[in-house]
Amino acid sequence: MVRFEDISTPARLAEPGEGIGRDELSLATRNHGLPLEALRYDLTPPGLHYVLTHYDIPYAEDGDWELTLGGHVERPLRLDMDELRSYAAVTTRVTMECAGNGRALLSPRPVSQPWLVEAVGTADWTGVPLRALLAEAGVRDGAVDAVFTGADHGIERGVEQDYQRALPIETATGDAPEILVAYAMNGAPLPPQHGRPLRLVVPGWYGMAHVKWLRDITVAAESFTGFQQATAYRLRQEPDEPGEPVARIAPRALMVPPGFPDFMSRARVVRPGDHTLEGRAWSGHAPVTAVDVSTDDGHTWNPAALEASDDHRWAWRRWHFTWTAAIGTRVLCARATDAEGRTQPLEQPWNRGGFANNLVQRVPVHCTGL
Ligand SMILES: Nc1nc2c(c(=O)[nH]1)N[C@H]1C(S)=C(S)[C@@H](COP(=O)(O)O)O[C@H]1N2
Ligand SMILES: [Mo]
Repeated sequence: MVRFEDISTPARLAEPGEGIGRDELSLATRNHGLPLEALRYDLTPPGLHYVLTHYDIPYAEDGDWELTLGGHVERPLRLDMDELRSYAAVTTRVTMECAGNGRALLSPRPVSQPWLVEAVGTADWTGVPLRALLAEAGVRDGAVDAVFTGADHGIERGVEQDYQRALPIETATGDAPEILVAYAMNGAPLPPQHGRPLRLVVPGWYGMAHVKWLRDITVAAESFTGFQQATAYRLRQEPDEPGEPVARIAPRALMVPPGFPDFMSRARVVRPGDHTLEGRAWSGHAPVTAVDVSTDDGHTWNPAALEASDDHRWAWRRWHFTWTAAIGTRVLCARATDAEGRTQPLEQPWNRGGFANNLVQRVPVHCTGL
């Protein structure tokens, strides 16, 4: 007898000193991050945007794709791709980040996709506002959640499932943020790994909400208790507590690694003299209003210059700072603060799932003579 329990084990924490396992490695080779030098681009170049897929990438061409919208509505809809493209389109620049970003830096380490800090990217997404489709279908009184189902299927922690996530109906029908049912990324049809032919884009929310390969929207009169909603993506200290749901992106600043790297250790080397440190900062709660830089491992901080956001409310902002390097090793840090006063912690914000770890990034840099 083959049992799911034998091939799909419960969530666990790594033992003290336990290295990255074969299971984590096989996830890491499928789900790549943004090479941090690509933080130089406003818009992440094709192929450099991070990718996270729980199961397999479904094989899907847009010719026979249909989106169904039903449940607690007056007029269920069935729309093919041409019909979706006939609605007034909206394009929004969105910085998307995986909720598990920073997980592998936690101690103890939750065993899962072992991101360091690179699970982020920025794209221009084009599609139909979700609220337009919901208005056309006519949401009935008493609706609580809108449930989004992807075409991908798998087993997770012993539970067989389609990838599904829900949004509260007020969020789904609202315009803050304007949620998109998107069919284009950077002006081209979605690539397979980013949801071809259709995905949800929920600006300001962590990645898990942006359901890829979207095939169905069901309006529900009860709150959705599917695995990715009620079991996964909860902030818990203990395994049996219900936990708070993971939703909006916590503020974070990242730095383009200065100088040049060692191949194996990835240690950074710079020459003495002036260096422009630069990077990007974002928050899904409120616009980033300040970035501070430390060149002494967080003991002292100085404000970085923050560039205008060109009205891209949901996209990261560029920052830069001039650093005069002298021979020796320094730890560089950057810290973002948003308009609601949220900032990044200096102690790890630990939880069992390893979500929303926006601990300040530490970048050791070795300054050598010529
Ligand atoms: N259908 C489906 N949608 C999904 C996922 C998935 O596995 N299946 N992964 C989610 C997670 S956890 C993240 S972080 C984002 C990643 O989007 P990207 O691969 O386009 O960067 O997609 C989300 N949408
Ligand atoms: Mo994610």
